[in-house]
Amino acid sequence: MKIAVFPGDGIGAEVAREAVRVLEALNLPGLTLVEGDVGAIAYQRHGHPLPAETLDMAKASDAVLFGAVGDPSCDNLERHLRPEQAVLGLRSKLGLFANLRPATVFQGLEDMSGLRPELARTIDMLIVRELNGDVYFGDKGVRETADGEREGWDMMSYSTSEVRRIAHSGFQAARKRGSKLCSVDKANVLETSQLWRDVVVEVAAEYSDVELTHMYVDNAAMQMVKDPSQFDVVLTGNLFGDILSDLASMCVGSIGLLASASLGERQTKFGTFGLYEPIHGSAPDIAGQGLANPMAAILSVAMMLRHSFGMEDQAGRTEAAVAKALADGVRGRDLGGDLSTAAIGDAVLERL
Ligand code: GGG
Repeated sequence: MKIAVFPGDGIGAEVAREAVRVLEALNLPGLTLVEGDVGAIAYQRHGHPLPAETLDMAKASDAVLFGAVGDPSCDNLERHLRPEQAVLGLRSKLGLFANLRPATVFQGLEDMSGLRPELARTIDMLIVRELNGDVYFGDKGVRETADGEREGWDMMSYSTSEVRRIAHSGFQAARKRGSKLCSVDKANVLETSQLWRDVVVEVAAEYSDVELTHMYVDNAAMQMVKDPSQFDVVLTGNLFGDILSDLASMCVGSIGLLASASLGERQTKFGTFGLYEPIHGSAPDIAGQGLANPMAAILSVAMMLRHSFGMEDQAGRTEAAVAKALADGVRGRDLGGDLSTAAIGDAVLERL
């Protein structure tokens, strides 16, 4: 079992360290960890945010554990050299189109939610975000118009095959959960969204056991805060999924708790190849101070054990250790406490 670890920038490196400690403590037979550079650190060391050797390392592994990328020192670089291109490049070059982002309230955190506790208690959803299309990958640029203004553009596009494959991922996930899927788009305004909706309806015919609803993204943001219990699987595009999952994270208490799995079609001898990362970014404002919550990274390890290695027991054990730590009052600054990143890692390890 070969896992490539790409810690990246800022708190990415700090939370990845704790996730690796958990992986090592599980004593998985035949586990090999290799480490590569991504993001600003990779740009500084190799002149590119996603060096060829890092990409090759990912391809030669059974799964990737990713921290976070982003650094203000790179803000003026050309777009293709920015740290974020590392994660976008890995997702597209490795064909990882399906991003699973579970959002559930842990016991003891109902009061930390941005919502009233009685609403927070009801949150148990899975956001299925498309990862290889949308404005993130469309043609983009800045030009000067005839009247001397600067004009920027990012083309939003989705093909039927791109929507079809993510729709299947969403419906399959819904089948394993509550058999409810809400597809989120902006079909009243965007052509991409109308196509998205048409294809989702077409795919739904193969999943008659799943209840399908549609919602405009603006309404979905409002409904998630008003009554999150109505959502089970939320299927949506790259941009809307990015935004809605950050919103969902504050409904469950902290962005430091949301893990993710990015999956495609590649199978290894152990399971589905995937990239696993906390949904948060590199948070340069708190980097290097031991203030980050590593739980999202640790929960990403649990998702890796489940999807890429079929180790449901070990995945459950890891999730239970995090849940127990939270129930016992283990809190970093994001949850109103004062424990450091390493101390939170210790607390999870003690309960593993
Ligand atoms: N761990 C997530 C991360 O590094 N986020 C920074 C980022 O560039 N995210 C873009 C995205 O998730 O689409």
